[in-house]
Amino acid sequence: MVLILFVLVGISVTIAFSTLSEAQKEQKTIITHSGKAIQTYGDVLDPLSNASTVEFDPQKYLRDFNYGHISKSPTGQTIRDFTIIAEDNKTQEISPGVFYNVWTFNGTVPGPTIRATEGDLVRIHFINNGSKSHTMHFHGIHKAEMDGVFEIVGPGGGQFTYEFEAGPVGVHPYHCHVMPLEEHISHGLYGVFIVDPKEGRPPADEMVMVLNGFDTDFDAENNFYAANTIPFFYQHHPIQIKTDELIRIYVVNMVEFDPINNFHLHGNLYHYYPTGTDTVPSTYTDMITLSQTERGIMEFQYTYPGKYLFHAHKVEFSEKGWTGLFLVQKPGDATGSEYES
Ligand SMILES: [Cu+2]
Repeated sequence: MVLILFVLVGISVTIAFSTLSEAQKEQKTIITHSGKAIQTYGDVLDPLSNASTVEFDPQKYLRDFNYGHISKSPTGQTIRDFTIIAEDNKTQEISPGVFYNVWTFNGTVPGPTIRATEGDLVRIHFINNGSKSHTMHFHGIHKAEMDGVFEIVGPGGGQFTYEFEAGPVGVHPYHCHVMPLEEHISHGLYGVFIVDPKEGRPPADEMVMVLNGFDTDFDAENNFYAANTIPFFYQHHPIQIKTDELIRIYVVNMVEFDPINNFHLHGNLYHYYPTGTDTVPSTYTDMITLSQTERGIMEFQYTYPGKYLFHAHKVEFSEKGWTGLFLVQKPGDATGSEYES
């Protein structure tokens, strides 16, 4: 009787395990962030069960500027207060079916675009809710103790207030400066800091493009590239602009692991202001090359309506996601949803 029981248990275990291994070879269906179903026989990275996922909309990020909470000092100086919270436990679907542990400032990669006018007092109330030490290091002019390098902010609620006068005029990156730096930056702890001239710039349709990449298999090489985090996003959701309207792009290269990145525009050329610090453009071109944290301001306008590509002319990057489209329309022409491709 006992022997029969053993045999029966043995047979059922064998059946169960063979069914399990068969199941692992089965084609799987994944619903992507865009709602499409894709099928794969490959491994599927399971999002960390205890981590919240990041919802990031590159279309919203593109023209979203955070001017802070504004007040005036007794001397009349404009004060801008920002609260920035670092976290390192969130997961984001970087590409359909590829989940990656992003480290975030205020919940997104890149963090918010912080904007001030030259001479404003900028106060950043920084809270580190992560599990590792983090800081905020702003490129620009400030006191040594406001540089976010030696004043390490501990995990689990550590706080620091960065205070400095906005300057110089231009477009600057901010990023975490805790070692290993490559790891803290490549996971997503960066954003853009714009300092406007007191007299302002000519009116324009303004946007921010952070050129970034993600090493999702941890071999110190990027698997995906993008303008604003999601590969191919602006190819599927073209950026709508108008003919004869001045377009101003604040572009910042934050790609780790690769020494250079670049930006090529189709059917047009742009005036380029390196770092945005000068009022006179250095060049009129359709192609710039940027090393890490190199940045600048591009200005152009389209005469002819239609669809125009912009992309890395480093073909490997564009084939892995760093490519997009401008949909140029005459003013007054019906503008459809930016989500139609
Ligand atoms: Cu960090």
